[in-house]
Amino acid sequence: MKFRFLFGVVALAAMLAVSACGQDGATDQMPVEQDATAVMDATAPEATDAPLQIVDVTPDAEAEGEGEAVPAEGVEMTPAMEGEAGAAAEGSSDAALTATAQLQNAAGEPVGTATFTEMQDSTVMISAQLTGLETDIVGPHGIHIHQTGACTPDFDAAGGHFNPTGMQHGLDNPAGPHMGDLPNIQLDEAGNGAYEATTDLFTLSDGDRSLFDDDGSALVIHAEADDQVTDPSGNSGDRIACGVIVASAE
Ligand SMILES: [Cu+2]
Repeated sequence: MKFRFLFGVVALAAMLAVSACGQDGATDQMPVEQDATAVMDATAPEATDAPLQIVDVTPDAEAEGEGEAVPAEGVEMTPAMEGEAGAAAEGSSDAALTATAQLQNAAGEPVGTATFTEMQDSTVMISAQLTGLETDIVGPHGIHIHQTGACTPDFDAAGGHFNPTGMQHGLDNPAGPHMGDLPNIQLDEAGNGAYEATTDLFTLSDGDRSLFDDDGSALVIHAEADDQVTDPSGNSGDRIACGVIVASAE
């Protein structure tokens, strides 16, 4: 029964809205300002009123005590919600530290992007997407953090591996590793590859193993696989891609 009553109320409101729409059409030359005033004043009068009824439908339904209170509440809530959204946006400055590297090949053409995210436990997640990095070798390729944030005039500008603790190269080297050592990246015959690795060897945040030391750092990909034991670079061959690692704006 209650449902039917509600339905009746809603239907009535809809009919009023439709008929008011028609009438409103006849009066839509009324100045906007006057319209707005009418909205405020129109709360009191009954539904039998004329043209401006359309803007009055919701308050009336609310006055009848059933159901239709939601839109009015929605309007009231808007400023509060905006406030919350603003607070959330400010809160995002607490979010994870991130950095990116735009990788290019030796010809200076873009071949992919890497992103670095420092997690709450201070480990850093690296993910990279390589596209069209031409290579004779399908399969694993060495990928490392190099000690200098530079890729020009050629990739030698990146220097050796990031190695602030003075270890030997290789994740499998008993005397290693360099803090910039990473597992190999796989490239397919088109030179595409998706990469993800997590490391606790370096940080983005301040500290003695931070990538953002005085001269920054670069991400370098090599022509061949890194054997993860041979010092100083795992026999991974030429440098075929390089990108300076840039901290994201906070
Ligand atoms: Cu390297």
